[in-house]
Amino acid sequence: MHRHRGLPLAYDCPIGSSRNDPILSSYEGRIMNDLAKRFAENPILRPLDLRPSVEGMEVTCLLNPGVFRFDDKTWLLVRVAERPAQVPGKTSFPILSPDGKLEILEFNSDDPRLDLSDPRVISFDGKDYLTTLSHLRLLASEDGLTFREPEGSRPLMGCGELETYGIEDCRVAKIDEAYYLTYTQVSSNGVGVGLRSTRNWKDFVQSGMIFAPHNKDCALFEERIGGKYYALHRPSSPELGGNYIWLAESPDLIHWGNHRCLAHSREGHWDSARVGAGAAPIRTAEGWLEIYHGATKENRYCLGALLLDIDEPWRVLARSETPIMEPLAIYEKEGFFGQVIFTNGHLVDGDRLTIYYGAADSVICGAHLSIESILASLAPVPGAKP
Ligand code: MAN
Repeated sequence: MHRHRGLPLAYDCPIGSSRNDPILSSYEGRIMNDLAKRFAENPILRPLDLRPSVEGMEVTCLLNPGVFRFDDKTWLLVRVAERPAQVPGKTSFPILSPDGKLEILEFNSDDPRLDLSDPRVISFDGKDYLTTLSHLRLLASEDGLTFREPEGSRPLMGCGELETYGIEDCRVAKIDEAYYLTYTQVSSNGVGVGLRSTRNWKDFVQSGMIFAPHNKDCALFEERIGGKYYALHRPSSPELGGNYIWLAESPDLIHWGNHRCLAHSREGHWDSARVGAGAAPIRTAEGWLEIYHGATKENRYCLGALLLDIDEPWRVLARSETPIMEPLAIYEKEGFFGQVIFTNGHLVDGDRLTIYYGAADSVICGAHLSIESILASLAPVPGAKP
């Protein structure tokens, strides 16, 4: 299913540009300040690069990988979205039973109770399902560009009654010697945040749901602050409030409290309808740098950054007025769900930030950014301590 919402951007991105300078241009009086140097090889992974998890399914989209280093390699934990090959006149999609069995549901596409206006969601008679079922797949690389599934590696599948519509958008945080996976759990019960952990990427401890519905976009800090664990998360409160980034603290990564709201969506801005944290906050001399996504009500997803106080991370010191990265390349503007750049995984090497991201909810891409340039681009938040 292709969607070409193409905002009439007069400016076209030099894909895989070799220049380091920020792209500065203006469109209808709007200043664009895209700081990302996209990989010339983008997209680095497409749906046809991976085999379906079971025969009879097709890999429809690759999205939003978690990223980590392990065993001297760079690893992606890619979200793989699958569905059965579609036949004319029918709309079919997979779900899991609570004990992990795959079931295919099917509707007649002309049924008046069916609403297919969002390619990600099927609404039938007021009940919502997802058009695809997502699981997580491990891919390894020596050079950060060419990723392969290691022999014998097993996909991470949804499991139990809170993951019957799949698992999505996993962040990976390394704390001490363990890796913590925070990911979106989807089921007819709602959308929440699950936690699994591992030390060797073979044996996993499942810790269940740590943030109840509706919640997603959970990024753990990789260090304790004042002896406590911290997490950014994104509850939704559409009737009063919105889709905002919150901070919580915990003694054990399982029980979370002292919730504080850090960042609202901003009317009239690039992040006017929703905001959500990306991967683990990055320690810098100026504070914790958090790359986050923001979207408009037209669902145009861009990236920006927040700077949080190093000792009191509930204090927001600075924030992006304009996106640091926005859908400009053709593979970001057009796809299963176009106009989307979404990241939840990166690597830091000195000043160099390498982000891996889902483009147009279809393919996996990479880009380099300078941490110093991102910091220099932020606007101080009035009243925040210096
Ligand atoms: C959702 C996210 C992502 C997805 C975007 C854009 O909010 O959870 O899974 O990439 O929408 O569709």
